[in-house]
Amino acid sequence: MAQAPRAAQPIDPVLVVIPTYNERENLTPILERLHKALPDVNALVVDDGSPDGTGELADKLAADNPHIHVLHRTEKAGLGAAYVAGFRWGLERDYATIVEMDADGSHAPEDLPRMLDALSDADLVLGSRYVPGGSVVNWPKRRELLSRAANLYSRLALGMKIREYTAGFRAYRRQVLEKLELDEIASRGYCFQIDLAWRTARAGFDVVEVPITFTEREFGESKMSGSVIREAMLRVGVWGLQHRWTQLRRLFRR
Ligand SMILES: Nc1nc2c(ncn2[C@@H]2O[C@H](COP(=O)(O)OP(=O)(O)OP(=O)(O)O)[C@@H](O)[C@H]2O)c(=O)[nH]1
Ligand SMILES: [Mg+2]
Repeated sequence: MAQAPRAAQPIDPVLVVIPTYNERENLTPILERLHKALPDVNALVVDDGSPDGTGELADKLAADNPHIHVLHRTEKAGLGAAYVAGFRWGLERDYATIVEMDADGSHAPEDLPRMLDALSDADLVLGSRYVPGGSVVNWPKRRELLSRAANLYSRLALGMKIREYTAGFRAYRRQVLEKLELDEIASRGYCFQIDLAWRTARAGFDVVEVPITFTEREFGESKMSGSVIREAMLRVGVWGLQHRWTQLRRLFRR
């Protein structure tokens, strides 16, 4: 059956997937802010057995609030795997929109209504620091440089008109996640974000960027590491080469 045109597809109900690993101090405030900004959305906390008790705290919050749900996973398996599990949970239910948001306060829930508005004209909305109006607050220069370099590298390798491939605050229409082969996604760290933006754009979906203010976490520790960076450089390089190779072959076949 042919799909209904995008304008006719609903945006509600919305599920916000929040992966957590040792985010005990951050979880309650971020959920409160989310439900203050958008009282009707549902949140799914995907916890990888955090040793600091984030999972137990999430259970307590969920017991008191029907808009909060928890998915427990047994071991720390990376951001990508946590999101894929969260997406599946949402797709098995009737959510029309699935949002990715960090638990550490870097993504302001107050920016989400604007992102959801933009979804009426898009399939994927990226909350972007690197479009006019976007900004970063309290980020060490070194960290911003790394992020900007990752995005420049992704743009050069993949050649799409996306300013922030690494955006971790984003909203998908369910049709996108239904179409992408979630089983095939091997990216574990934050290269997962680049991977999904790239797959979504290549599948012909409309990707729109909305400016956001990104604020460095106040509590807890970043999970960014050398291995996360190496994974992103290697995978993005391989996708870029495959893409250029396909373009070249098409050119010579003409
Ligand atoms: N379930 C789960 N969540 C994770 C894992 N790694 C990171 N997270 C969560 O994913 C979100 C983003 O992770 P951060 O450590 O803040 O990484 P980042 O935002 O890329 O890096 P910073 O900018 O340095 O904070 C946070 O909510 C983390 O708790 C993981 O392996 N499993
Ligand atoms: Mg963070």
